Amino acid sequence: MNSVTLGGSLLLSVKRDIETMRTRGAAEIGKQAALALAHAAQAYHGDSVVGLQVDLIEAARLLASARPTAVTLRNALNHVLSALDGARTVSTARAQLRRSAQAYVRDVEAAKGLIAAAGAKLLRTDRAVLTHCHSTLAQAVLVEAARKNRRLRVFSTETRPFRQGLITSRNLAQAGVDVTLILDSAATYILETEKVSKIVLGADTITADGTVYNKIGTRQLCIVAQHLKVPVLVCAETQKFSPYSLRGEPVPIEERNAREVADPEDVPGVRIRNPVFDATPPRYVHRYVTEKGVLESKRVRPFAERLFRDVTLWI
Ligand code: RI2
Repeated sequence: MNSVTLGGSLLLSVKRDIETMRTRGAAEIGKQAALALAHAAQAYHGDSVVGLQVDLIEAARLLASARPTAVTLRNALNHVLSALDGARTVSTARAQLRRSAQAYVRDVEAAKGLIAAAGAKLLRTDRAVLTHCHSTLAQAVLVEAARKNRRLRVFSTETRPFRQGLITSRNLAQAGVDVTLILDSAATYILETEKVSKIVLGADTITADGTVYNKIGTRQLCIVAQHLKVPVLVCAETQKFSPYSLRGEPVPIEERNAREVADPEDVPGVRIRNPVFDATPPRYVHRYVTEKGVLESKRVRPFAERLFRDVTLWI
């Protein structure tokens, strides 16, 4: 049996949804992958826990290949695979996998509330902040901050080409936040003219040195922010930190279909590129807001070392 049959169509449809970004956002893809992997174990027909483990590792690799940049995907899958430890029978293993995936989802959800509270404390007196793309963590911080600080206005970049900024703007408006949608290219103008005092971002991956991999455009925004002395807050649960970076592995930058940028027929003879993430070095980040505390960049490496000390990397 292989991973394509293990878990059957659900595994493949979860993978497809992640690839096509029907399911998107670093936290969400991790949660859906965790649940899908636990579900895949139901389709195993053998009676050997080792056989189940081999098939699940293959299934996990398949899921992880859906989007390469966000480490949440692999962290979630490693978390679920670790539930096989100590299982003597396939039925015990299945129950442990299910509980582990559910616990993973619960922990990520709980982290959001803690991060919202911690982030909002840092925005008590701000009048205008700017966010980029759609991060559920940054959004939770902004909603909580606006609840406590009624004068807060949020500027949300459109985020070409996938336009996740529209999701952020809609969600913030629905939550009663004063939100303004702007073009990505209007960010510098808005930072200056609206006296924006903080930038609030999510992350897809944070490496041991504090480099933040986030939606394309994040780096240029942070460079401008530093030039204008606007502090950058990165809101990320601990599953965004990369255990792979502790052993020196580079973070792959996903490059998506050029058609998301433009129809090649509209620009004959033109090469189109669509890298969707970039890397922002730690010197541009003022604070990392996590569910286990607010960090400065110099504390990221020991923090990540502690987090992943006992974690097995199965994939
Ligand atoms: P949360 C998104 O990636 C954005 O880059 C966002 O900042 C990040 O995931 C984190 O999102 P994409 O899936 O986990 O839109 O905070 O490419 O929701």
